[in-house]
Amino acid sequence: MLSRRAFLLAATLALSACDGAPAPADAAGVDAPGLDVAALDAPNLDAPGLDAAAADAPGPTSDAFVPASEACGPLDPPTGAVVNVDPSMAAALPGLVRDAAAGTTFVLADGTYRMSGDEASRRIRIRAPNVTIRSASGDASRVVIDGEHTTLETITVEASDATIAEITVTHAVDHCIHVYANDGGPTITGFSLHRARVLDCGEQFLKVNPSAARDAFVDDGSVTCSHFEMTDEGRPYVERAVGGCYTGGIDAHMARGWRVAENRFVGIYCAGEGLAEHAVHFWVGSRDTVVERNVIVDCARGIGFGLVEDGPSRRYPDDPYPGLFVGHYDGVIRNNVIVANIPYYDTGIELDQARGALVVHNSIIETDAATASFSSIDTRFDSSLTTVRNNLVRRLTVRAGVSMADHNLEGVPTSYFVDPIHGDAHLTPSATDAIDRGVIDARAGLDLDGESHDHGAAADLGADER
Ligand SMILES: [Ca+2]
Ligand SMILES: [Ca+2]
Repeated sequence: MLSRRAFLLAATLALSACDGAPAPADAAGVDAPGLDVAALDAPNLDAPGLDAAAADAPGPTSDAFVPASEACGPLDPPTGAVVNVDPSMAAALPGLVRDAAAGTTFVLADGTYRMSGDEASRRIRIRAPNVTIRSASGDASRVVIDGEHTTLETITVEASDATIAEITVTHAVDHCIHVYANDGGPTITGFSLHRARVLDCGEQFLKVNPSAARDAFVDDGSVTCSHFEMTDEGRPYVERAVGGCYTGGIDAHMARGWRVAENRFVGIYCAGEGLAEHAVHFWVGSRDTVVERNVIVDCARGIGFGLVEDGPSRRYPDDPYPGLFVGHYDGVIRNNVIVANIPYYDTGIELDQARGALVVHNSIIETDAATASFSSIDTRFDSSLTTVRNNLVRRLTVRAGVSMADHNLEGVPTSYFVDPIHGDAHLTPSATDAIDRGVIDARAGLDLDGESHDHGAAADLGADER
């Protein structure tokens, strides 16, 4: 069997080089659909040895602005069978979850959970439907599932209606959370990550894969009110294969009907060692994704629909765009705030073979420190057909495909925003070319404050309606 590293490198080399445009976005975005399912039994790579200090619970996270929302309130009390767990039972937790009956809720007392033994005894596998893992306190920072840079994948999900909520998952060698379907099905639906913290994962923090045979998928999931962050302590543990920085926030392949809303993504980049994947990335024929009201601060790339010009994709029975390679079908990206104040930022919203994407009411703020910035919103490749409306950006680009763009403002000064460095993109009174300069769009969604974009004479541009 080809070693995992060799496979990754081969996958990199098999893809064509970029077209010469100033777009480092190509370099690190390579991925191999289904790879990580196959990699479940892969040997541990040459990860750095366990550092006792690094195994401590993560410290306080950044103070990035988060929109207030009733939807981000605590979970309702558990129903059905409840298993109470405390940190003294950590070594038994993977076995308890692996063998759980459908409908079981695991309620975790405060503390840090560290496992022991080999990968099979360290990894928490959700295998039955409707299993929940949550904290008793409801405070994600007080319950930490710690992979200690030793567990390859901290939590995996291969059944429908799993919920992971109000806990912290951290220090996986690869993915902190991996949701996937198995060959022969069924397709997995109803996954929810809610009010969780996912920190310092060696590869993509949340990975979503179809089965290796691509005959079963992971659809209708949601990621809400959660915090994803790479800290300076975690960055040295990033997988360096494939472009030097093989990490990212959410990376979903062939996934349909997901909603990613009201999350924070902070610091997901490598410093001069390659370009990380997006904070939110749906591709390989994903469809109907809704990405809204997220705040993305100092990540290499913000939101991506699609990536490559050609390659594998998901085929849908209704075949909405016959004859075309589609990286992402339809979907909406709205009311997000993307802030870049680092030299490792590349692109805010990337639309590659994205057909039918609507990008509306986003605020993309790039300071002078974002010295490698390519574009705020980029449409690329011939099958792309995008609508870009009512956004505040530094720069819009269309390298190929068709982008119907109207009512966007480029070159927006940071003075338009209340506290842009920390992601607070509320408009200041000086934002005269943003206030009431947009148009009503039926799919505009709600702004940062949960308000509709219809105050005053017209919609405001960006993610805030004053
Ligand atoms: Ca208005
Ligand atoms: Ca508002």
